[in-house]
Amino acid sequence: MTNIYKSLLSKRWLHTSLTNWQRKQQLSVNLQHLSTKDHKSYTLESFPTVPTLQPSEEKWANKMFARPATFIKSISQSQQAPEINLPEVAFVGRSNVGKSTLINQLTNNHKLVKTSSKPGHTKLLNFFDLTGKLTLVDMPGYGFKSKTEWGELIMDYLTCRKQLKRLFILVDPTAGLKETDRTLMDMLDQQALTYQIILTKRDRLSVAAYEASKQSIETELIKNAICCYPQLLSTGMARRSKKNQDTVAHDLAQVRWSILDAAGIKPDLPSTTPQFRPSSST
Ligand SMILES: Nc1nc2c(ncn2[C@@H]2O[C@H](COP(=O)(O)OP(=O)(O)OP(=O)(O)O)[C@@H](O)[C@H]2O)c(=O)[nH]1
Ligand SMILES: [Mg+2]
Repeated sequence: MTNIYKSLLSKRWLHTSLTNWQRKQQLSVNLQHLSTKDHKSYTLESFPTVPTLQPSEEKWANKMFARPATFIKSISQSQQAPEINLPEVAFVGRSNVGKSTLINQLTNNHKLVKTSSKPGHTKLLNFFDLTGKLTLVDMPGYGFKSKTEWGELIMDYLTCRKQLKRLFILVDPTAGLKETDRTLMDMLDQQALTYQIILTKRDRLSVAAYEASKQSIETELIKNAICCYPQLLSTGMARRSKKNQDTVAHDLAQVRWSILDAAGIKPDLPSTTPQFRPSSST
């Protein structure tokens, strides 16, 4: 897969010849104006803490996804992509990581996308409309049981689709980041395409194991990933326990919020921060 992606990219001449290291050097230079201890580099130690969503924000995000989502079409070649002028987000990741399941969870429709316990189930790019506001795209997986032509289709789509606002890369925290994930992120970095990581199957790990995996993935992203949106999202399957169900619900609301944010869709909620009001002149 790696070679296929690389040859595709070099054919298109869309990538810059910069390596991650060279880009980092440039970043260091460009950020010199930010005060740092040695005035030579600006180092990100951790992702910034993202404030927890307010209940009204969660409610809004959930409501936006409560209206029925509909299937638009499946394509096997990027030229067949629907000509819709709406913001789009896509879900990619290794085979069996939970891409199709997540779209069903987000849209509260467990029949919208076919899922399977066997890797390599999704073979086409599938487009779904969310109430005429945005488009969700499910993709075939890469890695185990994947096919070369799927890699070509994914890369063609990623490099040509103007509507794409953010790519969500799903990673199984049990396995952590794999070479295939790193290759993809490297190419996205070279083309300045924004992506955000979602850790799936959180319910399969203990809290401690999940946090350890999250921390190690975050550390690697901070060191190497350039166009990665600095917030790790999570999803999981609801179990019987109330605690797990609450976690799954909060996680899903946060993913919905992030998708809407990527699409530029904002809530019209009363602000919780004090508003500036000019004092009346005397
Ligand atoms: N426990 C658990 N299982 C999950 C979760 N998400 C998905 N699964 C299971 O993982 C398997 C694969 O899910 P899919 O959604 O089909 O995965 P995919 O990434 O679309 O797979 P491909 O289309 O084959 O690339 C299915 O058996 C799902 O039920 C999760 O959050 N928790
Ligand atoms: Mg699938």
